[in-house]
Amino acid sequence: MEINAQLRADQIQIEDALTAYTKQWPAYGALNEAMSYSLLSGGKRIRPVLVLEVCRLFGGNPERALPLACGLEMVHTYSLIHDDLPCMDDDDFRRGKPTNHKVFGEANAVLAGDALLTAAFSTLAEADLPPDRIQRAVATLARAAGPAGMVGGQVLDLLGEGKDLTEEEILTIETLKTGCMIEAAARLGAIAAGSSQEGEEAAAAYARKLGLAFQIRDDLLDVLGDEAEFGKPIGSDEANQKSTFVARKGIAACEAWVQSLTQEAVDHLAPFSGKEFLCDLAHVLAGRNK
Ligand code: GRG
Repeated sequence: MEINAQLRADQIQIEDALTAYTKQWPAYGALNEAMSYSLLSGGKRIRPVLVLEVCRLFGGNPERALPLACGLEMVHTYSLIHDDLPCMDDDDFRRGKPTNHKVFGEANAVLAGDALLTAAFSTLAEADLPPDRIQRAVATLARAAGPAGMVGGQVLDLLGEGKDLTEEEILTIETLKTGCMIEAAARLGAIAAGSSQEGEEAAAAYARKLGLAFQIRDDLLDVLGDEAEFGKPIGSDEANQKSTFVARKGIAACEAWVQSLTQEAVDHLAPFSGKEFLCDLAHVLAGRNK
């Protein structure tokens, strides 16, 4: 199957599973509606796709990795809802639609994020996988999302606003804020499949390069993108006085860097057969426009 058909099939499988989870959640006030609004609002599903496809690479059944993929996407969705709040980036649009707090109010947006984060871990804990794999998956996701990962990166990101950060500081923020969750996605796929430790580490190394390329592409789109396609205002990094690699190194150098990181990502998968989808995905993401 060519990459687009496989990607579409994965996205549909993820969309259906996420929809089924929302139907299990109670409807107290606007909570379910606010959670579902952001969870089912047209994200690219890159992280859960990685979970399923790394699981497939290591001979696992992607169906059994679905709860891990969906749990990880719930954490990602909570982070976007909270990132958009007035006390953080104060954004009005996400994926071309009004942000969660604009539709449901701040209290509901905070609670929808809290509830998605919590539901993520019950979703992982209830996966139909051997207990040792569930335990490793929970620990992996918690580590990536918590103080040593995404939340830590968000704190540094907010602290860095208005400051002239060094390239090393920018790298730390981008690795923690974005990279850790992408690496976790690859690890969850490997864990679901019961891969060897070497396999998991190779997938993680692929994802670290892919994650950095993904973030730099995001920074490039913030300068070069089409607002309607990107789904949020162009120029927000500059407006929020954020230091980015694009501001520091320039557009051409960053475009070349995305290409070389993508090649390095693909190189980490060299020992494995059945790697074509993940290699193609890295190249598709390097040229993405949204
Ligand atoms: C609030 C704890 C907390 C963390 C927020 C993820 C994050 C941390 C902030 C998002 C800000 C941002 C634009 C980061 C750059 C890269 C990135 C993570 C983009 C969003 O991910 P995509 O492109 O989004 O996969 P979709 O909409 O496709 O799900």
